Amino acid sequence: MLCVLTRSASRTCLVKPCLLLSPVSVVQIFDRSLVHQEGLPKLPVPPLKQTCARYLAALEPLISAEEMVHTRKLVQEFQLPGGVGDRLQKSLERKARKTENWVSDWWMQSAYLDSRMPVAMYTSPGVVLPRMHFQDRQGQMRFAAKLIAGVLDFKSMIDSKTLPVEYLGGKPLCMDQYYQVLSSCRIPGPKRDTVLNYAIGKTSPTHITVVHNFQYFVLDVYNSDGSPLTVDQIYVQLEKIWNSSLQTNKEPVGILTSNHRNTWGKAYNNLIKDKTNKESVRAIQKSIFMVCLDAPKPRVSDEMYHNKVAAQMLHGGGSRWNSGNRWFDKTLQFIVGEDGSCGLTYEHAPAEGPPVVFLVDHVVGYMKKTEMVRTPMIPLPMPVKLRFNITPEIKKDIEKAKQNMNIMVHELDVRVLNFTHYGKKFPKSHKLSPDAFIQIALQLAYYRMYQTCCPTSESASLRMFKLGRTEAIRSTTTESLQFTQAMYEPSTPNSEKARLLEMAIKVHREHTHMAIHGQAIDRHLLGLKMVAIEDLTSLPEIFMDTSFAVASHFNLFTSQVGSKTDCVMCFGPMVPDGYGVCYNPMDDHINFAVTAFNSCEETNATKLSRFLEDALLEMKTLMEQVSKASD
Ligand code: COA
Ligand code: HC5
Repeated sequence: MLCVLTRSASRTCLVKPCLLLSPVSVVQIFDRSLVHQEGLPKLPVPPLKQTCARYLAALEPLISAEEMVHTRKLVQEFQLPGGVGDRLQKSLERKARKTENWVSDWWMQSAYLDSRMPVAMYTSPGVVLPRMHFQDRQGQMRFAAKLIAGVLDFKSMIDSKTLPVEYLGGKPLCMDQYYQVLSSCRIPGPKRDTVLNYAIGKTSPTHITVVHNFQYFVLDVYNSDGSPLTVDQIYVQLEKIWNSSLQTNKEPVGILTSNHRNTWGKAYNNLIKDKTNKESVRAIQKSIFMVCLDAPKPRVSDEMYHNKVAAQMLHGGGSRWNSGNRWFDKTLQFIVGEDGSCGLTYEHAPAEGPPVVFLVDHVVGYMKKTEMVRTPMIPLPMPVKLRFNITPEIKKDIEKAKQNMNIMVHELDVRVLNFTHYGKKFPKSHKLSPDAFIQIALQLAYYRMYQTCCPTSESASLRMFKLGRTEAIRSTTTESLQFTQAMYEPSTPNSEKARLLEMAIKVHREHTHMAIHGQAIDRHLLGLKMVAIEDLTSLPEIFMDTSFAVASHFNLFTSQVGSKTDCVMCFGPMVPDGYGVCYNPMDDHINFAVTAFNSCEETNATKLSRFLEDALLEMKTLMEQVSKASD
């Protein structure tokens, strides 16, 4: 049984009876999760006037005075009573009344499923776990076995609906995304992709896929009595897999999934014409998750090591290395290298980063307390190797995908910045929000590099609302620009610079508050545009305006994803001349990953990371000097 991931289907998933717990506890837990989920508020549609005013304010630091006059006129016409905006707003409000979340499906389509760019690098993020100390295959497999057991332990909480509800700002969050990350997979389509979720239905999958040397295996991870395999059992199974995949000359069929979606969509239809191939692909798609046992990477200096591992998580290093040792459509792929590198990549359409990272924290905690205990062995069947019949046409598609991936790998510059001078504690000690502090440092770094600011987006969670995904916090504000300009002005006294910094942080906090409460502008503008596409014959002028294109071109795309584990998170830039900046602030240090495209002459990830480090240090000095002076 499978289910195309739609919002109503995901609700069904919450009421799936649990097979692993006694009926009494099932009823109690099931009721609790349902009450929580049903009690979540619906995402509001912000007032039209508010969005129009905030849109103009967001444009202020980004466009010329002349353009501003033009856009202000368009916006004013748009929001006139009885005008186009008014009609679209009413239509949107009607949709909001009729659906559980008026924007989530549109968002999933436009941000992910309609996108024709490869998922690797363009939308799938990477997570790097702290380096492990194994250097051989025994260590690699022991680690992988524990990791698999840890994910199964997490899965048991999902299955039994005992996952603790998360909170943000004291409010409970929508837990739906947790039900989308396991046993799901993206499927390429000629124009638009879909996501299938196999966890919904009577017979949810009991196997994972393991890939080694480009060869895929079905590993059943439950005993016949329904109990999960022990670490020891999994280890023995992984050894069998390893020993049956020693040949290194296999066709990297998985690299097909790294291609442009249209190209992959065509190759996919061709691939699954063959019955054996179709069954193999289906087994991968249905599996609970995937584990990639990676070959060692070329040796690099310690300084470069972090960048290389982040790249390994994002794309696998190219066709000669591990890019073929993946199935990029699979929602969750854990990656364990023979050289101690480990982490994951995930396909973004079904869920956001925080649920995935929460799962990682759980698995890391589980691995710390679990030792390999030798258990009496009942012989388990050999994991089944998935067969692929490679026709000349498929071989050609693989060659094309390899070439494309190798170009992409050369295109992406990934810089990991382990900022060790301070972490969250420092801004907190000055009664400042760490996240806003880091965002303003990013503004300062960009300004220092370019002597101008750019459209910047920070991801904010909308999970306070039923089926909520994300909203954008626009971090470039008139106030952030005033601060960054003042920092360039030697005659401005420190007290004034500090005042401007605090003001910029305050405004960022206000924007964050508005965003997580469903009152920001980007999803509202998307909703109005989508209604216009559905209802009108032509797009309203504000969406055709140059200012709208400028405002939507995020040269800086940033996201904070916090974790208990000392992870580095990363993703690629959103525009050809932009940066992707992901950060994980810990108490006493901050892990950043900055990405840019090598083909763009204007961007340079190493340079921006250096400016970022300087900006963070400068802002610390400023705060300290000013507080010393006022003592
Ligand atoms: N003085 C002292 N401490 C402060 C403070 C102040 N003025 N302002 C905030 N803090 C504290 C907070 O209480 C919090 O404490 P904790 O470490 O004990 O939890 C900590 O500093 C962090 O707060 P802050 O840095 O302000 O950020 P946040 O946790 O509110 O996060 C967002 C801001 C936007 C990142 C968050 O709201 C969000 O939406 N997260 C999800 C983003 C997401 O989904 N990203 C991935 C998309 S795939
Ligand atoms: C493990 C890190 C995950 C971060 C993912 C993230 O921030 O995704 C963004 C989600 C959003 O809607 O803003 C999208 N992005 C990958 C394109 C930044």
